Amino acid sequence: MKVKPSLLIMGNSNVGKSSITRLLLPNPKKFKGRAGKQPGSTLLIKAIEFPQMPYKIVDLPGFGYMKDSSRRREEHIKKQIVIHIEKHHDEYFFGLIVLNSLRIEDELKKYFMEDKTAIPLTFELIKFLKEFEIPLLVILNKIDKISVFDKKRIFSLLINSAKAYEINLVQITDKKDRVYNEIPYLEFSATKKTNLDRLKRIINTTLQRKG
Ligand SMILES: Nc1nc2c(ncn2[C@@H]2O[C@H](COP(=O)(O)OP(=O)(O)O)[C@@H](O)[C@H]2O)c(=O)[nH]1
Ligand SMILES: [Mg+2]
Repeated sequence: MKVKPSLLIMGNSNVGKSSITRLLLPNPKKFKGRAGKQPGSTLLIKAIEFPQMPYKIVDLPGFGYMKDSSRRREEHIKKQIVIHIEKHHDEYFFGLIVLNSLRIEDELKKYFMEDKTAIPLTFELIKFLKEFEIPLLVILNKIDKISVFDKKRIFSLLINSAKAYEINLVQITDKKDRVYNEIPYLEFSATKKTNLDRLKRIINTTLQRKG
């Protein structure tokens, strides 16, 4: 039997990975979500699978700061993510990188202003995944929590910061061809289901392109 391709959902804790996963499932009642805190320092990687769903979903923590975790544990998890992707990259047809729109400004300020030597880990993650040619979409989640005014400022800051890493973040359009070095982003709200239909369409199109 042919193995189903996997959808990768990555992001730090609390950005909305489980909420987004739930919205993509045909039968969300059967999904309890991943445990936020995992025992020990072993990263639990388990695909969510339903017979009616043409792909599996794997949700992984991001490279960035995880709540209540030590620096050492964080490094360890990062290493496991790298090993996992290196080993399984060809099973993934698409990667969603989820950011909490409310946290973008703080995180970028922390990196760029307070510690100029640190590399924004999300950009590092994008570059890493790009090496394996996994198509990517950045999901700017929780937009229901920010005003239109703040949104403009926050998104410009993100786009400009990404440029310093040679990542060209562009709002997603319906055009078919992907431009090299462009990473599309989608404004999203899991709570309000903003752009949910759009996300589902993008996932299906990407899946068909792969098949
Ligand atoms: N306002 C708002 N809250 C959200 C949104 N998406 C997720 N949340 C909330 O954020 C918290 C963390 O969500 P969860 O899906 O568990 O994040 P995860 O740790 O990345 O899996 C929960 O309380 C969610 O209800 C969103 O789009 N808007
Ligand atoms: Mg979760």
